[in-house]
Amino acid sequence: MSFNVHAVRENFPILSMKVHDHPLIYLDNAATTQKPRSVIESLGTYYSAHNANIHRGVHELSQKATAAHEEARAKVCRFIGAASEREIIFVRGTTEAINLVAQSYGRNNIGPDDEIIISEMEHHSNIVPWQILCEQTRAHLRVIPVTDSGELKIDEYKRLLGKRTKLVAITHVSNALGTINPIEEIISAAHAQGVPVLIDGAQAVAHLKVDVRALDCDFYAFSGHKLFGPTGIGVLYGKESFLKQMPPYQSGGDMIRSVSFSGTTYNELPFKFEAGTPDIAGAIGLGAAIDFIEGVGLEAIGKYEQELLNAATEKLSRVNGLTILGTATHKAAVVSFVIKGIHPHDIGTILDRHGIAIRTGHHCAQPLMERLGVPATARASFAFYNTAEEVDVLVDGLAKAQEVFGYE
Ligand code: C6P
Repeated sequence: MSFNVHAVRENFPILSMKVHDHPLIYLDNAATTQKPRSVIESLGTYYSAHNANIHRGVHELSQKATAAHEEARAKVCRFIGAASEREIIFVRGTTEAINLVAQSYGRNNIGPDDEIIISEMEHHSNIVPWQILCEQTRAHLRVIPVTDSGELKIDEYKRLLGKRTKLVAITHVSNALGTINPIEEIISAAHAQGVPVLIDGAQAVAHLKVDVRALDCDFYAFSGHKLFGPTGIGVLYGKESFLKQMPPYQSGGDMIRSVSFSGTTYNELPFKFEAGTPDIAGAIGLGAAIDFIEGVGLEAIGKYEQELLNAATEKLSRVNGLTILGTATHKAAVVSFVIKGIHPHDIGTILDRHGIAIRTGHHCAQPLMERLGVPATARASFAFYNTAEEVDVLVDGLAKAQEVFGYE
């Protein structure tokens, strides 16, 4: 492989640790990614040299903290190709971003008998906020089915799109299967009917180049912690034309222009949606993560991860009794599987004894599990610091699990 993975790994202190006396093999990147030293240090530098509240103080530290926070917003804006920093709202993560759109845009634009289209492969964070909105507004959810290989049935989607459709909310990449959805086609079909589209980008931004203007999506949500940044920070991108019309989601300090008992006026974008003291260090850490990713290059990352995916798919397919769930043509480096006669939780526990971290369970996608006819899967999800050797250790670990369960 041309990509210098060993040089990349040097930047991640946690990757040299041992777990149960084995070198850590971290294959749970869809849950959260590890952090490079530059991100970890950016948090320390902020707290030891710049810590102050932002947008409030005239003093030096507050000015510095405000500048660093807003610089991080500018990096996010550039990273996803947004037209303006006014379109970048800092939130806690993907979940909060989707709830914001549901409660602010949804409550004001969706009513009785309107329809919201989601899909069968959504994460609970892109299902439950819409279910709650439907309860509040008496609107209805419509669900795009998936094929056995884990792809969206696009013809069905186009049939569901209709006069009553008020919003489409779809994941860019499936966390449970790795499927990369054809969101360009999904967005243009919705726009042809005048319907806005929200994309859940939680599993995409760390692996694919995302350009929100080229995609022409109306909202795009993601989490910093899946992008090698800190937990507690995420982003809602929204087209300014939508955000301007939307009422605040939460209220309090910083989101106001003036407050009096006769009435309150709201701050300009993006601050209208950022009530209270934000996660200042988190935003700065996310900016550092973006610097790091851009230094490596998303094109190189994407290419390398596809090589890892191909190697993992081929080697895992040869394991006796193993079935891969999710065999879409376009996939990110996520391999979900089941092994005959061994519960995924047992696979996860045995692998852990060998230092290998994977996720097992329903991956917060219970309707998808139901569709696939399994209660749970084992999921190995890769990042650009994983290696081909780690794939081999995973395969050996599965053989050991099979020995424990009496496989020949
Ligand atoms: N998926 C996984 O192991 P938060 O928790 O807000 O950062 O992200 C929620 C979320 C939303 N959409 C998708 C597609 C996701 O994958 C996730 C998080 C993790 O698959 C934790 S359940």
